[in-house]
Parts: sequence; C-alpha cells; structure tokens
Amino acid sequence: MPFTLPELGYAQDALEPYIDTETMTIHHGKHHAGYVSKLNAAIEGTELENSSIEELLIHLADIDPAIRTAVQNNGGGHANHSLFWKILNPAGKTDPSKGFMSLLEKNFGSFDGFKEEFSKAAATRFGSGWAWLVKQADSSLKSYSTANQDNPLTLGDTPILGLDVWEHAYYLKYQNRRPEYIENFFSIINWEVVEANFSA
Ligand code: MN3
Repeated sequence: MPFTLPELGYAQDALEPYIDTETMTIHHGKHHAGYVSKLNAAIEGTELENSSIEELLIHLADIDPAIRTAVQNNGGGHANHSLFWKILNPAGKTDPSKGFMSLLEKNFGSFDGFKEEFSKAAATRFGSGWAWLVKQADSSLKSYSTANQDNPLTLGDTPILGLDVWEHAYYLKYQNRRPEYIENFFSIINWEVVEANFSA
C-alpha cells in the first residue's frame, strides 16, 4: 500500500481541553485512516501508486476522470489531516517568531488582522471544509477556505497551516459552536512547524 496513516506524534488526550480525546481518537483512527485506505484503493494498479501525495494533488487535473474525484477527496483528506496533526501543539500556546510575525504583519497588517481573516474563513465556510494559511508562488501569505477535502496545492498554493472545520473535527465537544472551536485553535498552534512549512 503506497500510503499509510502517520502517527499523531503525541497522545490522543494531549490537546485537552481544546480538542477532546474522543474526537482525536475517532478523527485520526477512523476518519483519517479511512481516507488513506480509500486513496490506496482508488489508485491500486495504476501508475499513480508511485506518486507522492503532493504530486497527486498538484496534478489533479491530469488524473483519469474515472478516479479523479476519489483522489481529490481521499488524497486531499490524507494530505490535509497529515498537515493538521503536525501544526497542533500539545505543549500549549506558542507565538510566531519575530521574523514570521513581521511576515504576518506585512501580509495581513497585524497578527490580529491575520487571526481575523483566518477565523472568518473558517467560520464562513458553509458545510464541510478547511481554513488555510498558504504560501503563494511569490512567497506572499494568503488565508482562505476550501470545500470538502480540497487542498491548496491543487490551486497552486502551498498550505502551511490548516484548520479542519468538518463537524467531525469538533462536534462532540463544541456541537454547533464552531466559533469557539476556532478561537481555541489559536491556543494550540505550533508556529515552529508552520514556519518550517513556509521555509520548506
Ligand atoms: Mn477531518
């Protein structure tokens, strides 16, 4: 099988109280695992088995229409969650470095300007999707949301921070209170990883 479920890298209860243990257990062990196995099934026996997940999403339009949607949904699901687990920080709140803070200020006016734009993207995504901070081709930063499991790589951008706003990501703890989940997310962002994603 070309793709495998990555380890979380921390305990399932490590993000309490911001993200509850039961949600983490189901989200990683069932939802993410499901995307991985469905992605593997979709590309089984095709030349795509030799592609990286990034290549699949960047070149999505070139994929055989018979399996393209399956790769879009499940490949996106695999890539999005793999990023998500890494940018969460069980050690608690961190702040961007001085250098990255000035990048955020340059692109969004201030840290609060970034937070506001990102939070709005997350809150206003109707139905299921993701909010993103992306690095564009010219290295500028942008924040927007995508539907379902669509990944910014397909749009020509590199995702460096993402927030899952599917109900499966927050409903057990927050029910209909998506804004509270979004606000709490800012207490568990691992900015060191976000900055490494920017520099990669
Ligand atoms: Mn999810």
